Amino acid sequence: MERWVEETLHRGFRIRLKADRVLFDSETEHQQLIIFENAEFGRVMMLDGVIQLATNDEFVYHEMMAHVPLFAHGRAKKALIVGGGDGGVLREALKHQRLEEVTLCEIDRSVIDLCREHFPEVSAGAYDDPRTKIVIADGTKFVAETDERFDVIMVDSTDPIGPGAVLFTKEFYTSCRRALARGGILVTQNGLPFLQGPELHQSVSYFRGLFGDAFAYLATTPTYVGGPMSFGWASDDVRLREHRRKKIQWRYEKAGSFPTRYWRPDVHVAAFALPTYVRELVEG
Ligand code: SPD
Repeated sequence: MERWVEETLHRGFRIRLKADRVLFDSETEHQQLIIFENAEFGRVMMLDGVIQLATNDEFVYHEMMAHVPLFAHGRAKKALIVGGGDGGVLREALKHQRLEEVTLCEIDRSVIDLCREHFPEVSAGAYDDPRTKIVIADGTKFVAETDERFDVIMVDSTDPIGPGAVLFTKEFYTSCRRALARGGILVTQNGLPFLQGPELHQSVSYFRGLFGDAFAYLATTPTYVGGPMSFGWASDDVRLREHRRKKIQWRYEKAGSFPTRYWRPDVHVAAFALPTYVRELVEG
């Protein structure tokens, strides 16, 4: 019998994916997790009814969450990923040889274990890289209590419903600010501006109260359906999001011009060009 898996993220809009083969379907300690194969998207992981990852387009989200802040910063040595247990952002971050240490703080160990087993190409050895430090902990607690300071913090969270909601609060962003080194950059996954506009608006409003510069950038992620995906952006220096293509290109070449499939210097610069309806959410 055919099985279709429905995403239940939005109130009045749903998509369904055909599960050609279900590889895992059970409760972890923290959430409901299903992994299945789909003809168009590849292997797909859903948490609590929301698509998190699909092998055919994960490169878009992971490259854009890692390379935009890391190339904008240019000298990052220490980075923190909050969430991101699938290892995709970690894989991309580790392409930056300048990074001496990348801490991955994931609340749900099963996500890492299941992704190691079912999505080995997503982490691609990143969990075992000598520069990787894995911490199994509540991200809000870790960020509030750590004595470490990070040049870049990437919040690869779920949506602001259920356990992930705390990663969208003013308290959490205040802790992120504290955990950032001078000149640091915070980026967050902030959903689809067309369908989840208030979430982006709320996060960026919090950033504005805490940082010298608050903005967002966009990427087209086929898996997250409903317009472009937004990433929240916070730093104290507006110039970090205004680099010219040539400068980013130069940094990319210095970093070894490693292969990417979505991020590239011109896409990096263009990602900060926001259509009016998104700009209104960010500036409003
Ligand atoms: N609406 C889904 C947003 C999912 C963001 N997290 C994706 C995790 C990929 N590493």
